Amino acid sequence: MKKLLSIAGSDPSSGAGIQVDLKTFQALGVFGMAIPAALTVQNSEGVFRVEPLPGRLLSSQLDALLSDIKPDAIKTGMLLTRQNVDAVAKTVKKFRVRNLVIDPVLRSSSGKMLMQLDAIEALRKKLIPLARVVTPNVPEAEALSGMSIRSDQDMDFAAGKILDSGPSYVLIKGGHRRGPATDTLYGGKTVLTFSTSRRKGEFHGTGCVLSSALAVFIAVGFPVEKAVEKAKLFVDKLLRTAKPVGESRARYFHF
Ligand code: PXL
Repeated sequence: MKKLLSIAGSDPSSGAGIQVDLKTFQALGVFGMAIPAALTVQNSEGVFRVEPLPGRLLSSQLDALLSDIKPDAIKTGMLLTRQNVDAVAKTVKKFRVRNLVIDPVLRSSSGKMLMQLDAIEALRKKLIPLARVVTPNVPEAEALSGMSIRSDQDMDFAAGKILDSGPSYVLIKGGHRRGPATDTLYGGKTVLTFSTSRRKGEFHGTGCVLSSALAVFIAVGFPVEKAVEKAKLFVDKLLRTAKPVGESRARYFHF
C-alpha cells in the first residue's frame, strides 16, 4: 500500500487544497494523509481570508508523522509563510524524502496571495532544490525564474533557470497562455509537450488535483514522463464532468 502526504492549504469548499488532494489519493487507490499549512476562508466565489498554521506547529506535526509513517511521496501546495516552507524543507532533508512534488501555488484564481513574498524566496532557495517535480503555471514560472515569459523560447529559458536550482523536473502548465492548453515537461533527456484541447469555463482546483495525481503515479513507480501523462489524463477526464456547486460559475470536480 502506497502512502501519500499532502501539505497544503485547507479549502472548506473542498474543491482545492488538502481536501481535494485527499479525494485524489482516495480515487487513485492509495492511502492519503494531509496536514494543513494554512486555513482559508473561501467559497466558490473566491478566497476571502488566509491564516497560516504556526511554523512550529507544522514542524512538530511533520516530525510526529514522519518518525512513524514514511510517505512514498509528498505533495506540497499553499504553504503561505517562510516558516512553513522552512519546516517542510527541514523535514524533507531529515527524512530523506525523494518523491517531492511541489505545486508552487502563489495566488488563487480570485487573486488572493497564497504565498507571502519571503515565502516565495524560501520556496525558490530551499524547497524547490529538493523537488522531484515542480509544477508552476506561467505566472508562477515567471515568479520563480525572475523573468517574463512571452514566447516558447522564454519558457525554455525560464525552465532552465528553475532547473538550475536543483529540481529533477519542471512541468510548466500552459493553461494561462492562448491557444491549445499545452504543458511542457523539462528535465529528462528530451523536452516533452502534452497538449489537450482547451475546455471552456472556470475550474476550481485543477492544479491541486494534477500535482496530487502526479505524486501518486510517481509513488507507484512510473517514470516522471509517464506519471505526467497519466496525471493529465486523470484531470482531463474530471474536467468533462465538473459542475458548479455553489452560487458562482466555477466548476468543481466530483469523483
Ligand atoms: O488552486 C489554488 C489553491 C490551492 N490551495 C488552496 C486554495 C487554492 C485556491 O483557491 O484555496 C487551499
